[in-house]
Amino acid sequence: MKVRTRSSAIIGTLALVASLALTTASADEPATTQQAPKVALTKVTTAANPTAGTAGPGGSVWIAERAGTVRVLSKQGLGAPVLDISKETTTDGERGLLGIAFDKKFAHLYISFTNLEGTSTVDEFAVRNGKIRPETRRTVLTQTQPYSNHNGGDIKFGPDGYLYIALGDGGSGGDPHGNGQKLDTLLGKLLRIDPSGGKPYAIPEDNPFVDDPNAKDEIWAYGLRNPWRFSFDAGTGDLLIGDVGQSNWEEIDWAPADSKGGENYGWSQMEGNHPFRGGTEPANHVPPAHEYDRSGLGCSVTGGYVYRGKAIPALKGQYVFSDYCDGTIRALQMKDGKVTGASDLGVNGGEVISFVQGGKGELYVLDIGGSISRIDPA
Ligand SMILES: [Ca+2]
Repeated sequence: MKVRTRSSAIIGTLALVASLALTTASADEPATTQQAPKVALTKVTTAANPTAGTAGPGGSVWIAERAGTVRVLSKQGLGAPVLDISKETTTDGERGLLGIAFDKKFAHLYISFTNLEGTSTVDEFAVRNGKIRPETRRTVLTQTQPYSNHNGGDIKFGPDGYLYIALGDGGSGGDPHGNGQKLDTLLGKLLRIDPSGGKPYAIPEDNPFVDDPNAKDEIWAYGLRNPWRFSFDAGTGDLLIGDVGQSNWEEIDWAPADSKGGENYGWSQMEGNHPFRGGTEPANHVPPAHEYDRSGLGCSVTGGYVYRGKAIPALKGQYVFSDYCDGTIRALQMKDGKVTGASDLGVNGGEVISFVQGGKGELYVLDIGGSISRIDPA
């Protein structure tokens, strides 16, 4: 067995793969790669270990820094911290401030972080006139973590107005507690809650497991290992999840906008399209839309966004993503969840930890080393 502590999506101990792969290799992918849209990476600013970001009010982009600060990127540049929870989180393992999201009206900001005990925590702040109101802070959801890795941590509002929360399988390696397939734990899941419908939150009545007494009502989808970054296509509402693999296969999972939830993405019976350690493929397994192995293409997928900006027409509708370990920015052409073409966009974002979609659909690339770049036409 290949032993690699490669699950560290954040820890900067992994050697970068310097060689750019010319084609993406996957068992079920078209043999030919598409003509790559011509893009350039424009460095916009530098932050301290940026981990996540979100479009904010007035065309701004809000950036989360791993140690616990939030800063606003505007035409004036990156401002001083507007929030600082650095005394409440640590950056050991894969911990820290891991996600931020606004609701649709920019009335509330949500932050996702691990607290000093390592517990995954989602807190809410009211926002008025673009300013955080610290006195309104409340905790929405917590989940204890048995290990310091695979915390997930991404949070996004869906087109349905509900808050989706990604949680990893609890960590260690190989899913020792079998959390991916268990429906009585929030670990290894994508959750869907209504944070404004109750205290601390309400369960949407059409969540897939609300009538199952043996399953957690918050669960939207399961069988995930470390869904580090996910997004909704701003054009179609489809869901795309970058699920970090164990040793061999990195994958992108997909669900249509009209999904009723309940998808089983297979972990830890499956890693990508392949049985994991003698696992049996679940009957309801939803295989990845895309997978790639570790032969020079990286070791930790960083999910991105379907491009819906105006600046690069040739990229419109393509799913842009990367890998923490090799940094190549890649794009998939997809139709109804099937990959119809793949390309390497010919630019490298460094240790790509996250993408951010700005208010006009423009995409930013976050390098954990500090650089924030925008994907522009070449
Ligand atoms: Ca899977």
